Amino acid sequence: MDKAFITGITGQDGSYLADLLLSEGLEVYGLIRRKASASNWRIHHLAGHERMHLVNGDLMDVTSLTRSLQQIRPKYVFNLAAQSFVPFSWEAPEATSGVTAIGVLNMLEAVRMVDPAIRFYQASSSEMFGKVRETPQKRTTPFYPRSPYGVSKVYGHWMTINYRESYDMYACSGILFNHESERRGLEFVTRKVTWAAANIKRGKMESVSLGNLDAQRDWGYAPDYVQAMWLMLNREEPRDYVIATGEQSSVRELCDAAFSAVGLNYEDHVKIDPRFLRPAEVNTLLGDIGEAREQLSWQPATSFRDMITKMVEADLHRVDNNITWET
Ligand code: NAP
Ligand code: F7E
Repeated sequence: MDKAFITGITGQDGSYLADLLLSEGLEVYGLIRRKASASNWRIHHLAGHERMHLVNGDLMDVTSLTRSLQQIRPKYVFNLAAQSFVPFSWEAPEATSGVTAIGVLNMLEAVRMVDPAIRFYQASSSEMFGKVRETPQKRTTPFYPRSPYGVSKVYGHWMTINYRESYDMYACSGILFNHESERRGLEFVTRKVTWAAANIKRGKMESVSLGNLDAQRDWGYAPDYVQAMWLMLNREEPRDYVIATGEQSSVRELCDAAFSAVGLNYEDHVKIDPRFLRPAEVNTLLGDIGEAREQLSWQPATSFRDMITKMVEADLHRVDNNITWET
């Protein structure tokens, strides 16, 4: 039975990837770090699964990574762990660079030392394109990151390419554009807005404060995107891919979609608060998925509006059933 090791298992993508790999018959090992108040709500449903295992460690501790790989001997490593919230990367640039940049090097070194035949996936990001040099953005579009997070992802991306070229390792990156879901963190704008729409509809909140409504993103659905990660690690040759939808919406359109789903007008409930503006904004992102379509036979299955409707429905369900974020 093939084994996969996932860092970031408690995050949005890690939890969906675990679901997918278990359904493919793999033995799944997820790295978790010690937290003072552990909730791990995204993987509660996997507790007790006979092929699901949690391993203690930290991306900033190479010893814990090498020990894990030595004990597990996986065929695949998916490096999804990161400090992934862009605004926090200005508040804690050094910590962000630690896990989001150096953490990639730590994982690559552990793979190289224990078993360089492991197939390695790195979670690269459209934030690397930042102040975009061309539209739509392709694998070959030059990077111009606009935050400590984006800069850290560029480091991880190039380090992954460098290990592939230096050591002939099967190491590749998915350059994923924004992807969201019912398991998205509350601080990201889609979830913030769908959560607010559900609470306002039920009379539990009156308004929501946002920053830049004109920012445009290429938003896809996370369960579709983890499929692309799996396809990437099953090609004969390692190669990087842009994973996106090829369609763009603004934050304003997101508000319209979420509030319309509950029969409300967003203009009555959305306030602007400069605290949510960023020191440097990424104004527009749009991915070109030509290579993913042709070479991976991958394409997104879920539209932006359908995804937002699913998220609003999940949030209404949470509000109506008093489901906390720990469950
Ligand atoms: P997420 O929900 O924020 O999850 C991040 C994960 O990283 C969590 O499991 C977190 O664990 C873990 N982590 C953080 N620091 C760690 C450390 N020092 N050691 C071990 N684990 C650590 O992120 P996501 O949305 O699933 O994204 C997955 C990856 O894709 C990230 O690398 C992100 O930067 C990248 N990405 C995301 C998107 C997107 O739109 N979602 C787009 C492009 C790229 P805790 O639960 O302990 O905090
Ligand atoms: O912001 C604007 C904000 O925080 C999207 C991460 O997964 O995707 C994500 O990064 C846009 C920005 O995601 C609010 O200014 C307006 O233009 O949901 P977000 P992000 O920064 O694009 C990339 C691909 C990743 O790799 C990252 O890990 O929405 N916006 N008002 C707001 N954003 C937030 N969070 N909160 C607001 O109130």
